[in-house]
Amino acid sequence: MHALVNIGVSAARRAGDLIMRYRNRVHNLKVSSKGRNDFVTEVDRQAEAAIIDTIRKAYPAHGFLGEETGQQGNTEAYWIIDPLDGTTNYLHDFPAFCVSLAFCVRGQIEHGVIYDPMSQELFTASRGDGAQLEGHKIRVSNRRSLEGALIGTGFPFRGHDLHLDEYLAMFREVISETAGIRRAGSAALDLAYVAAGRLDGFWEIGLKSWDVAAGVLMIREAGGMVSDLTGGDGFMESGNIVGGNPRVHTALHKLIAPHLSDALKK
Ligand code: 2AM
Ligand code: CA
Repeated sequence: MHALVNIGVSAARRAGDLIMRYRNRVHNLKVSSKGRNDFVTEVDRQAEAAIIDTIRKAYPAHGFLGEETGQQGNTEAYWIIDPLDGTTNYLHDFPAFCVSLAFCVRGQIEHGVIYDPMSQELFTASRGDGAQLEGHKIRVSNRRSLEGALIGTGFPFRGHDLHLDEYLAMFREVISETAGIRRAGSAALDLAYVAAGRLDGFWEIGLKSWDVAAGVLMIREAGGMVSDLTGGDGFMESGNIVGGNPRVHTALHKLIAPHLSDALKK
C-alpha cells in the first residue's frame, strides 16, 4: 500500500472510531441546523479535526479541503475530506455512513480511502494501481445492460435548485428499465459499492466534491466509468454524476440525458 494511503487509512480509522464512540450519545449532541435537512454536528467537526491532525503530523506541507473547515494551506497537493458522509443517517442511527478521503495533486485524484465504521469495511484506491476492499482487488460488476441492474441514487435536497422535475423524470425511466433503485443516503459509500460490484451504477444531482472525489477514483480503478450528466468530466464542479460498469454507465447516461434541462447541461 502506498505510504499516502496508509496515512489516509489511519486518519479515516481514527475518525471512524470517534464517530462510533459518539454514536450512542448522538441524541445529546449539539446539533445545529443550517436550513432544512441540513445538519452539521459536533461529530463531523471533531472527525474532520482528527483527520487533519493525523495527516498533518505525517505530511505538514499538505493542504486540505474539508466539508467542515473549507480550503486551507497547499492548493496543489491537498486532501479532500468528507469526515462523515451520510450525516442524516448517522443522526437517525440508520447504518449507512462513512468517512471519505481523497488525495489530490493539481486537480488529479491520486488516492482514495472510504471507511465504513459500522461494517468496518475499508475501500482504497490509488491511480494506476487498482481499487481494493480490505486489501483485495475489487472490480465493477460485469452486468451487460440495465436489465437486472441495481442502481444507486440520492434524492435532490439542496433547496433552491432541486431540479426535482428533471430528477423524477430520470427516476421514472430508471425504475422501469432496471431491477431496482437503492437510496441509502451516503453517496461516497454508494460509489464504493459500485466499485465493488454491489451496485451496477449510480447517479445523483448536486453533490459536492468531497462526496465524490474518493469514490470516482475507486470506480475508475475498479474498471468502471464516471462522468457528469453531459458525459463530460465536470462532476467535481457541478456535483452531477453518473457512474457504473462501462456498459451500465453508457446505458444509464443515455436514459438520463434526454431529461436534462439547460441548467443541468452546464
Ligand atoms: P453528507 O451526509 O456528508 O451531507 C446523499 O444524497 C448525499 O448528499 C450524501 O452524500 C450527503 O452527504 C449529501 N447531503 C448533503 N446535504 C444533505 C441533506 N441535507 N440531505 C441529504 N443528503 C445530503
Ligand atoms: Ca457528504
